[in-house]
Parts: sequence; C-alpha cells; structure tokens
Amino acid sequence: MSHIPTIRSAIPFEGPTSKNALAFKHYNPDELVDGRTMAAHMRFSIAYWHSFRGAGSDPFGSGTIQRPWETGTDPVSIAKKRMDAAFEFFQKIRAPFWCWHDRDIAPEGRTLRESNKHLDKIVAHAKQLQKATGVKLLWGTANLFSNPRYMCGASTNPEASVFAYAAAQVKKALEATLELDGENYVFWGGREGYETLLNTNLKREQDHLAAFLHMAVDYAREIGFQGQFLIEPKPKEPTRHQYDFDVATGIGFLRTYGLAKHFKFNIETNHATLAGHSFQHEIEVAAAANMLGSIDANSGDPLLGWDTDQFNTDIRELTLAMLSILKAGGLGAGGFNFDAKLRRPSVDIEDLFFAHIGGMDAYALAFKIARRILSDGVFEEFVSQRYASFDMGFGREIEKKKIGFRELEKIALAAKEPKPISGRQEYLENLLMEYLAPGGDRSSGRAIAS
Ligand code: XLS
Ligand code: NI
Ligand code: NI
Repeated sequence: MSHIPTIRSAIPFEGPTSKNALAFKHYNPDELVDGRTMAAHMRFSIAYWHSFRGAGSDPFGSGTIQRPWETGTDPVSIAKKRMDAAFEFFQKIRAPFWCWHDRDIAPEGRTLRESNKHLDKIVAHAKQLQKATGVKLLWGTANLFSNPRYMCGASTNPEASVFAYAAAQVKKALEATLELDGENYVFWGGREGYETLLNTNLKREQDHLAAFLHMAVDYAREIGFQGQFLIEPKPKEPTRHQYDFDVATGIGFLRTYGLAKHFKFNIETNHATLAGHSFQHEIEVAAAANMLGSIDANSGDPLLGWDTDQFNTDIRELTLAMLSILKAGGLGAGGFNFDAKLRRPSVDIEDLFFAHIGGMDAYALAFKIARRILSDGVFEEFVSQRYASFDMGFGREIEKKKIGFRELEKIALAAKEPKPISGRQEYLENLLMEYLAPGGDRSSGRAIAS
C-alpha cells in the first residue's frame, strides 16, 4: 500500500533544461563519474527527525504539517507505519541512506526497559525495510536532550544517575546502529554545555564528557561495531555555551583526552555559521587534521541567530565547500545528510520532495563545478605559487626546522625590505564567478594574472 500516492514513482533525472519541478536537473544517481555512480559519490541521506518527526512547530505555535499515516492509538504501530512511509519516500527521492535518533524511530516508554523494548521492535522492522529497499544506515545517534531528565545535560549532568541513564541509552543506540549496519555513529552535544558558570564546574563536566566518550568507544569495539565515530560541533543552542563549540575546539578536546584517533567530525553548515565561521572553514580545519568525516547538509539564515536548518541551494557556498571536500579526498564512509526541515507553511508532501530535490541538485551541481575547477587547477596553481619561496633556500629550511632566529636575523639584515606581493583576491573571485555562471565552462590553460 502506498502512503504517498500523489508521487507515483521515483523522481526522474531530466537534465538542466527540464521545467518539471518534480525532476532532478543536476543529480543523476546513475551517471558515472570516474567509474562510480553519482549516487555513490554523493551518498545522500535523509534525516528521520526532521522529515518524519518534525511537524512544523515553533516556540509560538504547534505543528502545521499533518501526514496521513500518523493515525492510530498504539505508538509502536504508528511508528512502524510511519517508517513504511519513510522508506517509500527514501526510494522515491532516490536517497541511498538515512539517519536517526533512537527516540525518533521508536516511542519512549514509561521506563528505560520499555523504551528498549520499543526500540527492539522498531529496529527489527527497520532491518526488514532496509533489506527490502537497499536503503542503508549512514549513522545512528541517541537523543540525550529532549526528555526533561536531560535538562542539565547528559554526560555533563551534575547528577551521576543521569550520566548512568545516558550511558545506558547510548549503549542501546550503539547496539541498534550495529544491528542496522550503520556506517557511523554520531555524538552531537545536545545539552552538553552550560547556562551559567555560577552553578557549573566546567573542568569536571569536560572530564565527564571525555569519560563518557571513552566508554562508548570501548563498548562499541567490544560488541564489534567497526563504524566511524563522529563529533558534530555546535557553538550554542540549546545551551548558551556548548562544549563542542566548533571543529578546532573539538580537535583540542579530543587530543587532550586521548580520543583523537577514534573520532572524525560531522560538520553541519548551520552550526559552522553559528560559530562565526564559514562552512568551508570548518571543512578545511577538519581536513587539515585528517578528521573530515561527514556533512549535515543544511543552511542557516544570515538574518537569524539560531539553527534554522533550511535546505541549501547556495551554489557558491556549496562549490567552495565541495572544493575543500574533494581536495581532502572526499568523505569516505560519511555522506551528505539533509539535516534540514521544511518551513512551517510548507505543509504538503510535495514540499518534502521539492526541498530534497533542490538540496540534492544543488550539491550535485556544486560537485560538478568543483571537479571542473580542480581539473583546470588554476586556483591550486595560484596558491602553490604563492608559497613558492618556502620550496627553496632558507624557506625550505624553515619548513624542515633546520634554521633558527640567529640565521634568519642575518638574512633579514642583509636583504632589502620585502616587496609587497598582491593576494589577487578580487581577480580570483571573478575567476570563481566564471565557473559559477550558467554554462561556465572555462577554457582550461588560460594563464593566470600574476
Ligand atoms: C542539532 C543537530 C542534531 C544532530 C543529531 O542541532 O544538528 O540534529 O545532527 O543529533
Ligand atoms: Ni545536525
Ligand atoms: Ni543542527
């Protein structure tokens, strides 16, 4: 039985000239690029919480979105029906992956034992659906922030019994992720942060967070989970200060506590901008540490200071991000997970399709533009020229740590004042515009202005 009868079949690829709003213009899952399909390159994933649990509520009003499958009285049966609808959507939108929080997919019971039973039933159902459809689990995670027990954090809660509850919940979520062959497991900080230092021991809370992560890694290895662990940084919201502020903070934290070898980063566009960074910056910082893991694909609103989780169709921003991702060698076991939600008045099921079609098309287009830029190599050539003085002479000795202040002083005293060399920013931005323009196929080999 179809839950989405108005969209009869899978979204077709019709190419850039198509006027069909329910067709892909740039994302052709079957297209081969370097011997791999676009589906395999992009590894798109649907976020269960937004697309199947979000109903459009905001602090000023309740939900606006009503789905026909949300009927019945038994929460576990409703959860199964909802999941059937979700897998129908995954197939029709042609997404090879999905992601969940434990409490999105299965209803929380009156006790932890009952919650675990619900989760077992739903995971069994999900396993069948994955098998029947071929849709795979990109990552699982535990919701350690919605229930009031977590109001002061989970592993950073001042109360040890809450730490224990959270540990039990993550233990179960890891087992569920393993059962569904999840390729990654994510820790987003939830309420791991603080509101005021008047009631908070920051050092102790960070120690507890690290202890928790160590326990998670140990248990996962014990049960045979081979997937990648990911930290998803966010600077604020819900707490005023989140401990996993941004990628750089996360790297420092993981290295301090001996966790760096177990983790990479899941970078969310809107979290990057909330931290005062560009999306590309966060990707570069993670890549520089060899810790780029996965992407939560969305966008914020430059006029708003919170996590609006919108679908991203900003080709310039995505092309820059793609450049950094491709230069880093791609996402490996990660993917592009649409951690994005419909605006409150976008109440139709068609809106869910339009949103994802736009998101997938935008990323596929950015991927293609970025590949063209990299194969022409003009920006890379410019950048390597810019550092050429470190490829020879005393520059090289600086990089090899073979020279010190005394020798460098001698060199500086003997030389003339260094000559200013233009950074050519405006020129390079114009060049980028040529690639972004429709039909923006630059003829390669053009000499770069020096
Ligand atoms: C919230 C986060 C969350 C994580 C998963 O801001 O983006 O949705 O991705 O817990
Ligand atoms: Ni996210
Ligand atoms: Ni977010």
